[in-house]
Amino acid sequence: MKIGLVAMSGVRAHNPELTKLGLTLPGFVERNKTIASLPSLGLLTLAGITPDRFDLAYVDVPDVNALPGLPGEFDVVAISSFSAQIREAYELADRYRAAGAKVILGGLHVTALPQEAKRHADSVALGEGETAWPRVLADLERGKLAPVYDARGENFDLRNAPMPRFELLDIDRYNRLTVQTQRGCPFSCEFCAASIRISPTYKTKPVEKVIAEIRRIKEIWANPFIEFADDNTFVNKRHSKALMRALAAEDVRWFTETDISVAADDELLALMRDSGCAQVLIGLESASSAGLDGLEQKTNWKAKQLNRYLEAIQRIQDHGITVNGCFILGLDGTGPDSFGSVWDFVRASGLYEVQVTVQTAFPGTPLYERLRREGRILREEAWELCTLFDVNFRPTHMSVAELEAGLRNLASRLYSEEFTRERRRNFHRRWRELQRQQTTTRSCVL
Ligand code: B12
Repeated sequence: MKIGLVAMSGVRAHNPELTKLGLTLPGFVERNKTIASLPSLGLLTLAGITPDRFDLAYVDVPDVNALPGLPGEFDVVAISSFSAQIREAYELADRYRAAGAKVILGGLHVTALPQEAKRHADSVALGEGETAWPRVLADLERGKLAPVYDARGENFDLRNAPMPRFELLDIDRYNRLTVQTQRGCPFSCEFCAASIRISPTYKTKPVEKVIAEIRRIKEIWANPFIEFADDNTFVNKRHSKALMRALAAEDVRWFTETDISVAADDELLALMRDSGCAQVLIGLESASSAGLDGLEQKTNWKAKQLNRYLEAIQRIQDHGITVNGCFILGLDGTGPDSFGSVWDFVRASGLYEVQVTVQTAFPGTPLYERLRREGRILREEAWELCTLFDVNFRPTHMSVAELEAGLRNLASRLYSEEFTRERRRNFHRRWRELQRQQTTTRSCVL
């Protein structure tokens, strides 16, 4: 049986004006060039639990409308889903079904909206794929697919995590690959649409499994750049330190997303630097307490961190690790003055890199439910606007037009060549200065 694993890939904004400005996720033009080609780790993971008797192929589809025909002939097609390109995923699914293939849809968007997805698939798989996919395969072999494979609420144990089949990739197409070291997050941010929505608890992958994945990647790519596909790496400091110690021997450069609490642990920061950490992306979210209040729903954790931001960024960067600070524009309680606050904060902080996005109500999130209740969603089911750059809700303290213009203006200032160069120069100047001081201190001690 020939199975096609099809990933919708690439990054984009729906509004052509934004696309022209180079606004794509995360971090705009430069980072866009780097990440736009990332493959689907979800599908490579499914491949890892697919027995050899199935014939597997992995296909990236950056733009359905640019396809000359179907990207490969398959008996079965498994498509992974995020919201922004879900219409394209559905179109591809419809085309494959019309050609006689069985189509299984899974992933974050499908898990949030199974009824919608079912209209375009023979089966939908909900929740973690490691639990649902073996059942799909067994039923395919019996010739009897069920309409729904529901693994929500079943908590897959990452100690049993399969080895993703990186070797299915045409490796020359990629300039970094993803590895997941943990799933879920102990915090509960209202807007979050990442793996917290499919993983009932926060859980870590055993260090030896992570290292084995990195070694497998090194077999096909000698000096890889790794992006950890985690919601929030370093939540569990014991796991993190063990991982950093093991990573140090692997000689790889890596990037990840985390929260500001890493700054409080000098030992961890030193281990991160020594194990090849190039940059951490941190959701600072807002430069004002109005924007942060109520965002994290368990203990209002994010709002309590604001007064530590400046010191924390400096501490991390003083370990030679650059910080990509992320801000969400249009958060409830923030008005037109918030664009200036972000600009001032970035200047004062010495942040090496910045990412600004707009508040986005992804389906399946508490934010989406609240905005819908409040009648603030502009267009129902406009999933193509879930790009983090297009606006699809009415902000509380400014108009939609003000938010759109604010994003454009702020992005043009933050991403100007001049300011980008200035941020980088400042980081490198301080880093060199710190190195010089350390050398002087060391020679005084000797
Ligand atoms: C790497 C990454 C990318 C890569 C790779 C994307 C890809 N094709 O996988 C690139 C750079 C291309 C990318 C692009 C975009 N991304 Co992105 N990305 C991520 C990131 C950092 C990690 C995702 C990941 O690898 N997770 C690990 C894997 C193992 O999990 P998974 O994919 O969910 O798969 C599991 C299950 O869902 C399930 N499963 C998945 N598919 C299927 C299919 C079947 C058949 C079955 C049975 C099961 C199954 O099994 C897997 C194992 O359990 C996350 C943020 C994060 N920290 O998680 C954002 C994230 C997924 N991205 C996001 C967004 C918004 C985008 C863009 C819209 C950005 C833009 N402006 O263009 C585009 C959309 C692309 C698209 N296809 O629609 C959002 C998506 C939210 C949503 N619900 O839609 C996230 C959560 C970030 C955020 N800020 O909220 N992204």
